[in-house]
Amino acid sequence: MEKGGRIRSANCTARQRLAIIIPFRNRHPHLNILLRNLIPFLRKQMADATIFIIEQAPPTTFNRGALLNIGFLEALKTADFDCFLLHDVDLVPLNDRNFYRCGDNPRHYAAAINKNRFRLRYEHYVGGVVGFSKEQYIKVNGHSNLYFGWGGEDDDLAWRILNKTYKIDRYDNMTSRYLMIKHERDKGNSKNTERRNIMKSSSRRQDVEGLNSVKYKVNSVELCHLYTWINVSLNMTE
Ligand code: UDH
Ligand code: NGS
Repeated sequence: MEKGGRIRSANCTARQRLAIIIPFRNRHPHLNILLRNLIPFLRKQMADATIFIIEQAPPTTFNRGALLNIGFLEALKTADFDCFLLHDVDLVPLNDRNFYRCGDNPRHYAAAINKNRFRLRYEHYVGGVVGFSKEQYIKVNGHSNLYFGWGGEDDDLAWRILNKTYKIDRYDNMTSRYLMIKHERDKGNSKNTERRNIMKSSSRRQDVEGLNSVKYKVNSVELCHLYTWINVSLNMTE
């Protein structure tokens, strides 16, 4: 691997350059397991991929949507990526044919998770692992930044995708299988009791609140062997 966590084949130039964006806080054992699986997986797919860990500094409540927006913006400061895989740290892909590339629509990769008995949780579920081309993520204006704590930000994203007349692409149920590493709810990420209320205004604010309004401070950027590690503080009120 190249410094900063880039994987690429020595004898094949990939058509797309991928950024894998992992929202993170205090899940080191999960990260180790994911990387041990994800790196060989990306190699088999002959991907040109760079892994970014976006770590949220305390004391703010965890905000997965904002971290994914930040990951997108910070990755683009380092290279002109074509395709963004927004990837939870606790989801291990089980099928090497689950091809990490972008197409005409955003793609929901984690459609069949063991926790949900390998079934799609509901039609508009886009949680866990989702992929966008650069143009697609800009057009939907990324995630909302308003969801602090667990839940809702992924459903809000589904509406953003559909509002912009994209479809949600998925591979078949055997291909899109993931193992979710078992865990308890994290401190600093309790259920967001306001999530359903926030969602009511989802469509109205789509174009003014999201990727184009996220406020944060980069505390550090480290180019490590397996990944680029970016520690950030959110500058938005909960
Ligand atoms: N994440 C962190 N640290 C945190 C919170 C979230 O890294 O403190 C990231 C991580 O990438 C994780 C993702 O955000 O995979 C999604 O958060 P989550 O794993 O907490 O969400 P999930 O729906 O689990 O997977 C909810 C808690 C279920 C508790 C079940 C108790 N039996
Ligand atoms: C929905 C949540 C989503 C969540 C999904 C899957 O109810 O954020 O469950 O949950 N939406 C709301 O709360 C509005 S899981 O299977 O991980 O427990 O991702």
